[in-house]
Amino acid sequence: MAARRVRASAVAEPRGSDRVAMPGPASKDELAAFNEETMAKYGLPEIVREDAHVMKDADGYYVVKEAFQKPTNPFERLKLAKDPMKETIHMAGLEAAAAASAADFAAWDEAMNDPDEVDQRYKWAGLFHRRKNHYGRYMMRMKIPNGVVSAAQVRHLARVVASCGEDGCADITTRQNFQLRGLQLKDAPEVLKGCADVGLCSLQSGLDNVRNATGNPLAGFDPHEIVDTRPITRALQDYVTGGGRGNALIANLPRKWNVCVVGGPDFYEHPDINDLAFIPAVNAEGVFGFNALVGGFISASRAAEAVPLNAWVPESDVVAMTHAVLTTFRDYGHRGNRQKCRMMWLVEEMGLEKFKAEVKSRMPGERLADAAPKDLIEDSPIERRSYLGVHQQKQAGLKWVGACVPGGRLQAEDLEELADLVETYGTGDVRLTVEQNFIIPNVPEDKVDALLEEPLLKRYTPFPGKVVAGMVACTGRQFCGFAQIETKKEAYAVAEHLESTLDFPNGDLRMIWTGCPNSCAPVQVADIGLMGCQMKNPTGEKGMVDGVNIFLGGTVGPGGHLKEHPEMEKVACADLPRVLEDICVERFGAIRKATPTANP
Ligand code: SRM
Ligand code: SF4
Repeated sequence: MAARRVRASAVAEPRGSDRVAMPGPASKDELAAFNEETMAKYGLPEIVREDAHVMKDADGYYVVKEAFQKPTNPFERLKLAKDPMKETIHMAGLEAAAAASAADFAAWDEAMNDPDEVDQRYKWAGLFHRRKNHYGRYMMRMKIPNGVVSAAQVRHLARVVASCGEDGCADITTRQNFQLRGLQLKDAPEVLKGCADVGLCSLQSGLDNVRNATGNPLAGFDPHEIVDTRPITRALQDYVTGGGRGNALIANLPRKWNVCVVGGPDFYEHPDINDLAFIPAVNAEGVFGFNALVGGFISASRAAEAVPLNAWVPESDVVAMTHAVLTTFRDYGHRGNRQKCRMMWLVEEMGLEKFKAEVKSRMPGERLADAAPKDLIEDSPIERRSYLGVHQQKQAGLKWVGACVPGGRLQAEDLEELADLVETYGTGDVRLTVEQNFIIPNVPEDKVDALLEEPLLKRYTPFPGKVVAGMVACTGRQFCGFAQIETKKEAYAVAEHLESTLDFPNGDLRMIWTGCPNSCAPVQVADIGLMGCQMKNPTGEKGMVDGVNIFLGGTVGPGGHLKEHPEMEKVACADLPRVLEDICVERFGAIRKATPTANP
């Protein structure tokens, strides 16, 4: 199959003048009824607590009560000044901004003089202005539950990226998701409508909102599958985004919030670092369901592993429990110091027992069982597997092919080719993974060889070297305003260097790069984690240089543990090839090659 050029038509054709301008209610009068639909759909009880820190307004949106408005932080203040979901997204604020900024974004921005609006509130629609490093362009963060994306959706995203010209590209993220880059605000309403037309959604994916629900990337074809996580993560997405139209019940949380559903024995979903994680477990009566972990998170000031809540729910109550936990967090979570607003701080302050009692009181019929004594993960006989390469599915005669995308960066042509490949060789869907790779499932055995010959799989090989295979890198300096260093390119160069000088008889090395202490690529779970910093030039010359703090020996999978603190601090990036070679030899059993090989 020849490489494709992508048609640059950005968005699907509008389907008529009566379409709602943005996903959401057509008028202010409909706001409350619209939000009640979501509750009715999942049988969620109305929860009103006199002592809650927030109250519901007439339209069903939540505002912080006056008594709890201090201490506060800038993000709470911007939400109080103007509710992002209700007033900016649902009340046509984004369309107005798109129209007003169309002629000259910089002039409009200057006249607005309101970075809260230009940079922050649109994040409730998944739009992040990259003011510092990509001025005038927005990154759009999707929500792709379980990382399952269809060929039609990938093709649509390819066209959006192509429409951004030189500024456009896409990233597979560390939450099994896509982010697109290079969007202009003027095009955003049409892009969002086009996404909705192909069943894609970017709502409530930034700032104080629920992030993409992760699940087993091998769901449905994993020979060791415990439960198919796809319908569960889809239901979570449906609830979280109010059916792709926005959910007012949870649009004003104290902080970001992560959820995952574990479906297999490998913990590909990283339950340890989610605010709520569902772990498959069968109760004493033999009913299948999930034990819950709560409070996992990583931040610049702290990394905390999720802890057992001693609670079990049947599969049918996963959404209800998510709602119960989220509304507890919404009602009582801290809204002061941003470094202390994640849910774990609330869990610790309340204590697990009280937190659990509050969650239980919010469940339908106030039912919440204690944890099932044994989760199904413990029964699994296997070691954590690499999903890269070609593997036998549970369905006879079918294989999955896991391809490595170092750093997750894809161009429009890549996406278009990917869509073609899954239609030609598979069943039209792609899987994304938290290591920023993709998987093509359901390939008949007799088509595997031809698939492996395709140009896309030459660029993103299923058979990478042992360091590139485990490489993950956050966005870094190219686009992210927080970044201290360049990540993706640097990571790839270092990985190639290590592969050219060392052999790795003990298997793949998980090397994770994060551009700043936020740890969007979780260095705390890496064999070798590199966290960007600025440091004095070790040569003694004046000025600062790029450096890293090095974390060693984090583990993933059942029984895995975070490494919260670095073992080496302030190592100059220029010294990394030498320093990492030594670490690989001394700590990970690597062997120096007699003659370094050329870079692969
Ligand atoms: Fe993240 C903020 C990128 C996963 C912890 N993260 C950001 C921002 C939005 C900052 C900004 O405005 O520039 C970054 C956008 C850069 C850009 O242009 O792409 C950003 N985070 C990412 C992504 C794209 C990294 C990647 O290269 O894959 C990941 C998107 C996931 C998604 O699809 O939703 C991403 N971020 C994570 C994770 C990993 C996870 O969720 O499994 C974490 C650690 C886990 C956690 O949240 O507990 C993470 N990001 C943060 C934090 C620190 C949170 C905290 O509690 O302090 C920030 C800063 C903040 O929220 O204040 C942050
Ligand atoms: Fe940006 Fe820091 Fe997150 Fe990397 S870790 S994407 S540099 S916020």
